[in-house]
Amino acid sequence: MVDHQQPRYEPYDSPAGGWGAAAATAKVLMQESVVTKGSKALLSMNQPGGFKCPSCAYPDPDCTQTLEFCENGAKALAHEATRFRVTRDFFERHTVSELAQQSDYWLEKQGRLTEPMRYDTATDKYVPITWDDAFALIGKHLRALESPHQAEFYTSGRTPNEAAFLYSIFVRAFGTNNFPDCSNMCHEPTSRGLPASIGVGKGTVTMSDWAKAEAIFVIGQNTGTNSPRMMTDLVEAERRGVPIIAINPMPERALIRFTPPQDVIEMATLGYTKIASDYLPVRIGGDIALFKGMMKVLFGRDAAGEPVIDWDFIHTHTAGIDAVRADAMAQSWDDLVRVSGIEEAQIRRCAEVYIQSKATIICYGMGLTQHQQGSRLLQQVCNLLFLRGNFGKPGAGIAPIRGHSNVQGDRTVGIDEQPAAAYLDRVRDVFGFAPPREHGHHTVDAVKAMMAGTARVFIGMGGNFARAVPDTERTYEAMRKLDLTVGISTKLNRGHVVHGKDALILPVISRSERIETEAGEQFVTIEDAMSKVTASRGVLDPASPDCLSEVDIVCRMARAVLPESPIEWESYARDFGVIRNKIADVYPAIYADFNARIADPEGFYLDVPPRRLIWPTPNGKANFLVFDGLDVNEPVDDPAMLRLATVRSHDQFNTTIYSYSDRYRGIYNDRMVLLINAEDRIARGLAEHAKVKLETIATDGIERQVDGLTLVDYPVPRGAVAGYYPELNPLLPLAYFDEISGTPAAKSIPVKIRPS
Ligand SMILES: Nc1nc2c(c(=O)[nH]1)N[C@H]1C(S)=C(S)[C@@H](COP(=O)(O)OP(=O)(O)OC[C@H]3O[C@@H](n4cnc5c(=O)[nH]c(N)nc54)[C@H](O)[C@@H]3O)O[C@H]1N2
Ligand SMILES: Nc1nc2c(c(=O)[nH]1)N[C@H]1C(S)=C(S)[C@@H](COP(=O)(O)OP(=O)(O)OC[C@H]3O[C@@H](n4cnc5c(=O)[nH]c(N)nc54)[C@H](O)[C@@H]3O)O[C@H]1N2
Ligand SMILES: [Mo]
Repeated sequence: MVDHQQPRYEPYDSPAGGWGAAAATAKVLMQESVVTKGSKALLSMNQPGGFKCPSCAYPDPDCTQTLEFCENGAKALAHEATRFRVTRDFFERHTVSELAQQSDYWLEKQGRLTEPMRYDTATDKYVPITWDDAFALIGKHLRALESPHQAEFYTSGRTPNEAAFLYSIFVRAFGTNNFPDCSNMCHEPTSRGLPASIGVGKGTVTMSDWAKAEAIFVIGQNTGTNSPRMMTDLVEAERRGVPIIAINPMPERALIRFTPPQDVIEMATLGYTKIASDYLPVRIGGDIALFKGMMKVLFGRDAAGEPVIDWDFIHTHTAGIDAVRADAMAQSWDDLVRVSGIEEAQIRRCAEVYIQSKATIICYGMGLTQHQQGSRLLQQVCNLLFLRGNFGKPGAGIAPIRGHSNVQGDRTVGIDEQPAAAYLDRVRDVFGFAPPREHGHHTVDAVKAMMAGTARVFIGMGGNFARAVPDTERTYEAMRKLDLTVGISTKLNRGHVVHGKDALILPVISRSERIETEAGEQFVTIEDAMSKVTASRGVLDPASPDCLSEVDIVCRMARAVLPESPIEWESYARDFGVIRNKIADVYPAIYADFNARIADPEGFYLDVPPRRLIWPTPNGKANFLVFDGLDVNEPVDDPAMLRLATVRSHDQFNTTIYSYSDRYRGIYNDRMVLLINAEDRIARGLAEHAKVKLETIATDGIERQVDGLTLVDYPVPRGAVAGYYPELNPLLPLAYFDEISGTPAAKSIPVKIRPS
């Protein structure tokens, strides 16, 4: 099935944003046939009293602008508010085997799911089922298990706090901590790596810091595509003369030149703002050498008597600087330059910018987290920040730019496969049952359990697990062996057509839609990447009268699975304020008076102690930690090896493909591409646009290949190649992940090119 036009590859010379973004916004509203409805909804997005953008986790500004959305937020909304519907007639017309042949793009395009469906083996079709029967079926399967640990309860980060909290209580009451989460593939190195350094697994920056920073580092993050609202802060910083250093193997367009679509003058004059003052085309996995190089410069100049290190901060707040200094000073410039791919002069220039700034923000994305030593790499970012006391003061700090709009919130309210004992005690005291103490499965463990046949049931609270995880083919095979798969979803996706022996599709009310209960209209809350909690109220009618809210689904599932449960599920489903009261009871330190505080339309910040220079680490200090050596990934001894980063295009949201084009990278109508340095291509005797096969270099004897990729010359460093997630996930071995966090190393897969 061909669902797109002729491929085209041509460099994009215009600034990012601007009229291109305005045109793309209009186009997607038209394609989803929601111009009036979509435009009306856009006016409520991110406004007090309205709903939170379902796209990324970047916060809204503290003071509200009139139009606070971006091109990609508009796409997310248009796809949610689409006029198209997947009905029982649709399922009647297509067998699941037929649907499985369709592309992700096609499945998504069919529109919103409208009623609960159950897989019927006899006809190989999904057929309607009542909600009551669907929950009874889940109850039957879960109660039939020999152990609650045979079930996996996945969460994706669009689920709001209220639903995620109840889901975590339900699953623990059922008896397991198996909480694979999208965060396990994303910012888990932040959640697990930062606590050793600063005592919390969250960022410390708030929105007001962006306006006070004197230098901003944007590392491994494609801002213009994946958190476009942050471009507003970068543009403002640049206009104040703040240096912005971009560190990225790919010259991401928006970090070079950007026109804010809301800027009337720049739009009218076709002007733009130059964003990055310096661009460091680091090699994949080379950031560690860059950080150590910068530290070497600082330590060297300190030794020469220059006041470049904040010794007051270090003596008062930190421990362990000596070992880090010895390690940095022991590195040779030859090695640092070779591994980072950045010349010594440029590293020194970068260090100079850092030294000149009295308040620095370092923000980062998947380019730092998705490596085999992702967690420990982030600890080096903390080291660097400690050296100049960049915590606990305005304009400074660490800023993980989270992915899904509520991925951070879900983890705060209990979606955690390794829960702390103190938290479990609170759950016991508040809900009156004994939650399981043994740690459960993260995403990689969950897939392993499916492969081993020990997992029998998979429940997906949102997301598209099958498509997002590594080792696609082996995962599909494992998921097909499950007794039951449940997709609690807005849209049709791969996980519904790669299913267990029994399978359910349960349609939900989306973020932009109204939730009404007997107690009246309800709202939900989400926590953004800067730990700010705000209310979200949908304004549109639900896609179908048969959709339920995620909260309702959790409560009814809990009642069906645990008929004896003394927990008052009905009262939660009626009134979400009651859920917030329970959240406050379980987390008094951060969520006390939740309902009163959320009444403020601006929302409120959760306490992050390092902002106050309090370090909840075992020694009560901020800890300098040594990273041994310069390899964030296991070295591979093969001269033909290339490191593959799997990245997002400008026209997708994770596994949801909006179109086959990637405007800012100049790629049109094709996602099966491999971006490569022309010299690497020529060295392999390959023609431009040649078709190739990519093969993973792995030691487990399993062959992993993706065929039919077109080579496109691209200014990436030698030895680096890039292509699209999720098409290239078959190349990512399940065992190739960060031990500390369990996060698959999706940015540094060792591969080889073979002729097609
Ligand atoms: N429109 C849109 N918005 C989104 C998403 C989406 O798919 N679409 N996804 C959401 C989610 S869940 C997430 S987690 C975020 C993801 O947002 P990002 O973190 O921006 O995601 P990626 O596109 O995966 O890639 C990040 C960048 O890492 C760079 N990179 C690769 N390897 C390295 C390296 O070794 N070092 C450095 N320094 N850089 C490297 C790549 O060139 C790329 O620019 O966005 C969220 N927002
Ligand atoms: N190779 C490679 N793999 C990766 C990555 C990578 O960079 N490279 N990135 C990883 C990252 S950072 C992440 S976060 C994961 C993403 O993994 P997931 O979060 O599992 O995937 P999504 O594509 O975001 O999920 C999309 C589906 O969510 C459902 N959905 C949308 N909105 C809602 C809602 O409001 N409620 C409910 N219940 N369902 C909804 C729709 O049915 C839609 O089809 O993928 C990871 N996988
Ligand atoms: Mo993510």
